[in-house]
Parts: sequence; C-alpha cells; structure tokens
Amino acid sequence: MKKKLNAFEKNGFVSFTDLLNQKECRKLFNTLKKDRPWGKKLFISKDDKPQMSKSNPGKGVQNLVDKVNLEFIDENPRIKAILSEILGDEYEIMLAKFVVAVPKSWLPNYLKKLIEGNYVSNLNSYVKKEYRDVTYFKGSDFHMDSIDWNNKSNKFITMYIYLNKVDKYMSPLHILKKSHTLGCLPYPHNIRNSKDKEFLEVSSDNKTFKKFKKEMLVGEAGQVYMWTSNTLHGSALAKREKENFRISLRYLIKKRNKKKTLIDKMLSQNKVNNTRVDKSKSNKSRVEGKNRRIYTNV
Ligand SMILES: O=C(O)CCC(=O)C(=O)O
Ligand SMILES: [Fe+2]
Repeated sequence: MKKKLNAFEKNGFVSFTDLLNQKECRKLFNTLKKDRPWGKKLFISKDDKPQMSKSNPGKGVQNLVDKVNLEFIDENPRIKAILSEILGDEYEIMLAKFVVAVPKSWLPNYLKKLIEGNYVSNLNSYVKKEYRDVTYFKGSDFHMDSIDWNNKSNKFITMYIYLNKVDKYMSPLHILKKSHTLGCLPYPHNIRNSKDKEFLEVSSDNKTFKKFKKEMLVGEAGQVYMWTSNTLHGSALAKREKENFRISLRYLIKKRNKKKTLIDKMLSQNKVNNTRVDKSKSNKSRVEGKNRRIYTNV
C-alpha cells in the first residue's frame, strides 16, 4: 500500500488491479446491462424539449446506485484503508453514480450533429426522464473534477471503477500524470500537443507550458483508479466504434476532518473559485467540438 500511496502523491493518480473481485464487478455489469434497452431508445426525439438542468443523478436523487448493492466496494477494507490514508478516516462519499460511455451507434442523428458542432459531452439533457439515473457521456474534454464545485473545497478525490473490460475503443479515460501540481485551473484548459506524442503541454497563463505524460486507462473489470480533484483527465471519442460499451462507477470522496492528511500535501488550495469560464456570455471560451483534446485514432 505504501508504494501505491507514494505513486498517488507523486502522480496525482494511481491505479489498482487487485482491490476488487472481478467476478463481482462483472456480475454487476451484467445486471446493469439487462436493466434497460441500451441504445437509441434512451434518447428523446428531435422535437422533444431537452432538460437543460438537473438531468443527472444526485445523492439519493434518481440514482441507480441506490438500487444495487455496492457493499463489496463501500465496505472493502483495503479501499477503506487507502481512502483513510489520503483523506483521513472521516471521509465522506459526496456522490456515487454510474457513468455510461455511449457508443456513436446509439445516437439519434440530431444529437450526432449537435456533438460535432458544440462541445456536448454529458448527454443527460437528451435522455428520457426514466433513464436519467446514470450519467451518459460521449467523450469528455480534459477537465479537473473540481469543475463542478465552484466556491467549494477541492480536497476530494475521484475513485473510478471499471465494471467491465475497457479497451481503446470504449472511450477509456486519459489522465495527465502530475497535472495536479498546476493547482485548480478554470475550464477550458490551455492544452497543446507536444513533440513527444506521449505528452501534452498545459499552461496556466497560455504563455508558459509544462509537459505532462498522458496515460490511457485501459483495463479489466474491477480496475480501480483514483485521482485528485485537480488532476486533468478526459475520455476518448473513438473514431472507430465497437458494439461493447463501458459502464463505470464513479465516486467523489471528500475529506472531512481538519487534521492534515496526504491530500493536503498534494493540493495547496482549499476553497477554489472560477472553476469554469466556458459558460461566460462572451463566448470566447466556448469549446467547439473539433477542439476537444481527446480523440483517438483507432
Ligand atoms: O467517463 C467519462 O467518459 C468521463 C468521466 C469523467 O471525467 C467524470 O465523471 O468525472
Ligand atoms: Fe471527470
């Protein structure tokens, strides 16, 4: 565990292959897979009115995690020990939800066009009400998870669990190692390619750029990833599609006690603000679909 915690401290990110029972994860995946007609039927039609706010599952609010048993994760002694080291033993789960990576073949045409033109990654506004108990993503531009917690503490981490085997075609997450050292920056980020293909360059002022190593998170069912609220990550928009799709489980877990723990060493700020500027009226910071930073050439 010490080694893993050291890696987490250094990289702002760590992955575990052996914390969870693979069979239990697959079983959960199969239960979820049978739960609804995954595909085009999930979405409203072109003439229906999209639900532009409050369309995602909340804590105790239209959330599929409340209908399944996640004890094998929540009560896993090793996970609890790791979280206690990072956040202290009074950590709190702010939110747990399932995230589904939507293959292109599920999308109605109007939505395909919308995604190409604008930056739409979270599709829930276009999902029928009864199916909004999970979050549907169609790739996601690089961001820090502090993005949704403006004026709040950034002393939290994301724990991301793959419930089925995820390959490069299934919109895997991509992470920029050590990017938490930038501190909390507003979305959208100044990111450019590096000569070295394994890296991307990020800047806080759009003048000085620093290189960060990219890692594609492909893995087996039961793979657990943790990253800080200021670690840059996103998910790929695969150019070639495959029928299989990814259902992951995403936890946001925050520190509650005052005593300093590992997360305080890693993130210097406490309260963060201006976590996103793309919604400003000026439109200057709007992110066009084509400018999204994660595409895979597969
Ligand atoms: O699963 C994805 O495609 C992106 C998820 C993500 O970044 C998040 O839930 O914070
Ligand atoms: Fe995220």
